[in-house]
Amino acid sequence: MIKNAVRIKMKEEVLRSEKKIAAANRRRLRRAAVAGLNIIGSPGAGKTSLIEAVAGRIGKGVGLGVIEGDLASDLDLRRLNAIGVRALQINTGRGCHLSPAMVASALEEMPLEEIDLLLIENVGNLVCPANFDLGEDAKVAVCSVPEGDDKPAKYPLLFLEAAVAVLNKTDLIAACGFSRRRFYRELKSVNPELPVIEVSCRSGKGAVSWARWLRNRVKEKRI
Ligand SMILES: Nc1nc2c(ncn2[C@@H]2O[C@H](COP(=O)(O)OP(=O)(O)OP(=O)(O)O)[C@@H](O)[C@H]2O)c(=O)[nH]1
Ligand SMILES: [Mg+2]
Repeated sequence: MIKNAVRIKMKEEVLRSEKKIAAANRRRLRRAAVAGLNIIGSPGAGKTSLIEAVAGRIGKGVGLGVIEGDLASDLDLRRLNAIGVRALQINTGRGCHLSPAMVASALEEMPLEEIDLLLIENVGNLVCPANFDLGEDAKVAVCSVPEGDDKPAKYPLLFLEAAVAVLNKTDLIAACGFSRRRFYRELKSVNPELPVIEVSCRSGKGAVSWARWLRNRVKEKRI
């Protein structure tokens, strides 16, 4: 019993300290007028592809920076560097999500004065990242057609926490037998206010709307 009580107390302390670090990250981004977005979705949903899609469309006036979160490897970092995007890689080892402290140390390295939009690609996972505030302005829920049309019903937390949902790989709707009607019905029952942007990174369809949504976040931050 005592051991359990100690463990609970330690967990509470860790959570309190993470909240403080997240708040410090948020203050830091506010001071630098950087819009920070936490991009969350399953492995392979297309998070990096959505960043690639935006890189060429966001416009010259918007400085883009990326924090890449993966258990291992710098594969996503290399993809972004190859198209000239300023990015930093965090490897979490066994960690299933980025922590506020990891983001804080990446912010130390980022030239925030040159950045207007910071995209944080969280570790591929539809569950844990939704539970953690990193100090971002908003969470982006990424889901993709091959994952199925039932994701909002089965993983509601992310869709409750997010400011926008991006439905990627719409080029595969027919091939996957994905029901838009079911997807939207279930999404509405979880979070009726959540806007959805449909994108196909493969064809480019919807990428302009996705870039526009991000540009508006940057504008809001500058006000
Ligand atoms: N058909 C199709 N394939 C896509 C689309 N977007 C991404 N892909 C493919 O999906 C795979 C995964 O894309 P990524 O962008 O690496 O996905 P991710 O979410 O960043 O993956 P992790 O970082 O591993 O979690 C790649 O092979 C992409 O080429 C799309 O719109 N349509
Ligand atoms: Mg990725």
